[in-house]
Amino acid sequence: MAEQEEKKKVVAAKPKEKKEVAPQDLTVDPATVKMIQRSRELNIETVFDRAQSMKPCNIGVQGTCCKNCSQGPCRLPLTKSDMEGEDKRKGLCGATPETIAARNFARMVAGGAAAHSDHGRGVAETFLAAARKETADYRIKDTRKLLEIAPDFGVEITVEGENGEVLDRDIDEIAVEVGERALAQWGQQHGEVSTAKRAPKPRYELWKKLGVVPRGIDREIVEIMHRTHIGVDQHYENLVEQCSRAAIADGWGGSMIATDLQDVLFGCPYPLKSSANLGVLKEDHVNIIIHGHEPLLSEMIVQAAELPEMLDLAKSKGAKGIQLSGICCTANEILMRHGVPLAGNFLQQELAIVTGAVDAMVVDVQCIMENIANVATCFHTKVITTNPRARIASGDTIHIEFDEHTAFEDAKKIVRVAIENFPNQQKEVMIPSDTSELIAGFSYEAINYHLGGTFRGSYTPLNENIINGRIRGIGGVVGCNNARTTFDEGHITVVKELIKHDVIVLTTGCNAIACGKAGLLTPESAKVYCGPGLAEVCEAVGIPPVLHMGSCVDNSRILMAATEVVKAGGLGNDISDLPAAGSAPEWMSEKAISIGHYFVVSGVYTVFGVTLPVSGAPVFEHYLYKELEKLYGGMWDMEVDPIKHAHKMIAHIDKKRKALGIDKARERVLMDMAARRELEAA
Ligand code: XCC
Ligand code: SF4
Repeated sequence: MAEQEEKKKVVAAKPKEKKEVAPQDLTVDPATVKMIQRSRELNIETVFDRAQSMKPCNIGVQGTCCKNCSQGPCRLPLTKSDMEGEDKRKGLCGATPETIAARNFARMVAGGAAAHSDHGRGVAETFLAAARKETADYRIKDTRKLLEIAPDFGVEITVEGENGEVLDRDIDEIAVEVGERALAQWGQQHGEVSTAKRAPKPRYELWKKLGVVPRGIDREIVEIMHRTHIGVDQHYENLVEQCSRAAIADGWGGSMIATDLQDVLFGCPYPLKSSANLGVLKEDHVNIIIHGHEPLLSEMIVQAAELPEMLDLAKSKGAKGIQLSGICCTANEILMRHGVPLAGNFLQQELAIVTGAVDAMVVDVQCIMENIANVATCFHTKVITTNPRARIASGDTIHIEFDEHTAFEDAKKIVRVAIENFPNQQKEVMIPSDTSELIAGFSYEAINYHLGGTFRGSYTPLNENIINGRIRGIGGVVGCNNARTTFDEGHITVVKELIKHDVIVLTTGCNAIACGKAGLLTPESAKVYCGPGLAEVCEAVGIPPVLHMGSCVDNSRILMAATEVVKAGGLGNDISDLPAAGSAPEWMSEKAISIGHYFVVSGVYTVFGVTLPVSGAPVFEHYLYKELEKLYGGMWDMEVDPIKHAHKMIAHIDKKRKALGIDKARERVLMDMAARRELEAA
């Protein structure tokens, strides 16, 4: 009776809402189904509940709400009569739906490019401190990569000796100069961001012709903020042009420099084994989850957690050891270089805490949901913020500031807090048993090595297999999770459909984590899910059909891989000639828009899932989806249905195969394979 009373109270306390959607209708991920169930049992609200109780604004979804001045918000939803007759919609200042949607879009590019690039700036600063030996905690690790990237910044790697002989230059000197020149890319006012030149020559020349080579990383982002202020740039085409500068400054600048310098500091990734999903947590261990984006912090925590003194401390508190795991892109960073397992992707951050097993969730920047702090108050979990840019007012978070000059000490402090917290574990722990094995670590260098072997590493074998039709093309599938769509379903369905049709997939970000959880990052998955051509190649080379290339700043690795494919020859002269397409099936962040745009202006047909906030401005939408192709050879598209989404990519790939004159080869090779199989069967 009392229990019933209690139940009633709980039900009454819940916000008025329609029927609860069953967990299995919210996600295809088994661990997440269990944990949504668990959160509901414990009456803990998560993003999955809020997505039901609060629907998005119908006008914002269309991209046509302007709040760029206080005369607004001016709200311009698209109605049937606007579509049929003359579109007379205007904001108070006269801004058209096209101007408003383009301005909103541009501000998303600015936000995304700023996030990636500010991350890159932090890396460059730490790199320089390491090169100047101002910090003992970081050092130049991968000198091969340092020497490879130095010339792109105009840094000489050799010197002339007394007798005119060529001598190797001092590596520390090179590092300092690379650090200085790299950091200068942000504040540069004139000229060009130097890494833009890494693009295939025709691409770079096209950018020059169109006037979109970025001058400096910060400058292009600031200029978007200026242009989108009331009464400045009121032409959507001109706004998109500035988006292109800022997006190139991100993909071929800030993000690319971040990836490069991280590789030099922490090592270029090579394939390694690990596992994914919430089942990687261990009840009898101290569980530390690192969540966010920057490897500067997580690399130090990995080292600190391995110290014998920390293990001893953990044991003295009754734990069997320390289990590190990651969420979001920080997870990808430490997975790629250390094999640290993935606890989950974006929408699992609250649920990780709901297991009751997390002693500390350590966060830095980006994609950290404020509500983890509230969920943590229901458990013993400590949420530790570490970055001066990113603090949380909700809940009882603690802040332990992380400074590159005292990095290791800071990391030890953080790990100690987690260990000390282990005995406070109270509520019944519930860790779902789900995990999957995976192989990650495919930097573009590693792909080179895997395909060509140590001595003649090259992309030629990949190109040959594309030309002969075993591999139909390349799909870059990346991006976030979005609570407005079935969690992980878009990711998994798009990727499976692509590999089924012999499209090899390069992945990063939360898509990579989704693929890991679904078992798609193993060589064995080739036999199960791939078309016959791709399966044969994967088997011969021993690679998974889905190659995990890292975090979201590592989308720059995909750009470099595409550039290598162009260089290897036989598939045209530019990225836009390649049988390739990009996709973000469950995107949500502004960073995804910046990434999408730099893929498009790099010549890639790029399809987004869920929604794109441009539908209320049909002329602007048409410009993104159709007209941009004439300028860049790449364009935007949107498709909610994951199967259709994949087939739009495949159709584009086939279009490019045809243009290259290699469409017939594929028919032949598939016929041969079928014949051989029949023969084997007979
Ligand atoms: Fe964030 Fe990078 Fe998106 Fe995942 S994929 S939700 S941005 S963690 Ni970048
Ligand atoms: Fe309205 Fe123009 Fe102000 Fe936007 S800038 S809120 S459209 S008046």
